Amino acid sequence: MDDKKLIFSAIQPTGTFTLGNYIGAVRNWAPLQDKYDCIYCIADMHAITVKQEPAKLRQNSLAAYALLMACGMDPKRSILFIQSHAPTHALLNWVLCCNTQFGELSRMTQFKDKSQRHPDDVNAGLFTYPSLMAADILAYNADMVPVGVDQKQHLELARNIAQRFNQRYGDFFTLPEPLILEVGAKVMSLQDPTKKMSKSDENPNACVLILDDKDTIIRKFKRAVTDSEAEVVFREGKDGINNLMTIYSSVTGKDFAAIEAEFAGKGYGDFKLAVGEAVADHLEPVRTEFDRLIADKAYLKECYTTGAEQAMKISSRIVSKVYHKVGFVDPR
Ligand code: ATP
Ligand code: LTN
Repeated sequence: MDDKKLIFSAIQPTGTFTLGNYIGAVRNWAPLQDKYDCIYCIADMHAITVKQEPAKLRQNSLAAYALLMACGMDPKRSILFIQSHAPTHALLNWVLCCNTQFGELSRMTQFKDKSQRHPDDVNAGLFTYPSLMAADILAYNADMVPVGVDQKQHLELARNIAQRFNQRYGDFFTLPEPLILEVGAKVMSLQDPTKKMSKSDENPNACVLILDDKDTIIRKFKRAVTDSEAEVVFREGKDGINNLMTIYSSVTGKDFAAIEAEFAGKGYGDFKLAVGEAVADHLEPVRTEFDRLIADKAYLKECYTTGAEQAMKISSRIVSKVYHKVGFVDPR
């Protein structure tokens, strides 16, 4: 790698990406490849912090990898790999866990949410999730981390861990900066626009999956919860409409004023249909490319094997230095 800034991000293979993952995260990752060195990872180790069916996880991880490529991530220009293929992350995680406080982890809202949602499985991995995420980033000394706004707290913790390590053992880690977009950083559920759209929502109408077909996408938007007015304007209290306007804006590039003008005097039915059509048309090329890639398992394998080698090359050097710094005996 040269002296361009280094980007790192990851996504969990907990299911097909939602429109939230796409607008808030993945879609913004491809253009970064023009300016930066980029490393993108399928976080399968994070995924098992909630129960996963093994065969399904394997299938989802491959699909997620193909989806990253279908969304424009280019294995020739960037490093694309699967987290469990780079054991360095787990090796670094241990050291970082020993530099992370119980109190810090207890304050993470994702931990609080997920432990409430899965009260029968509040496991230690779910609790230390942010430390593994810090390891993902710090194993490459990444400069910037593009994520949706829900991950901001985890990134702040990653910076604190890095800072604490640097203070204790001497300057070593780069403090990673979050890269969070203003518009679309949080796409809300279509059924409850006060909650974020999430892959793990039980209500299938709440989230649009990026592999949904056109009819399904339009149907989900038609059923989206809005309000009892009939005015397409972006305003406090109109959570449902605000969310649809944000989505429409991010797939068409139109600003809110233009959208308000376009739908002045029209009802919500017309607006929802237009949003559904715009989203479906926007995602069409992603679906087509995904179908092509997922049918070519040999090519996918070639890409993720190379990606893991590249990731290991960088991260194993960093982890060796960390192990030396904390006082472990050099193995050779
Ligand atoms: P899960 O529901 O399994 O926790 P998730 O849908 O929240 O998963 P992740 O894999 O945790 O997805 O997140 C991948 C990326 O997508 C992250 O950068 C995250 O910030 C972003 N993201 C997730 N949901 C949304 C959303 N509703 N709006 C915007 N960005 C989102
Ligand atoms: N926790 C992240 C996924 C993730 C990640 C990372 C993001 C795992 N490791 C490192 C950025 C950097 C999420 O989006 N839920």
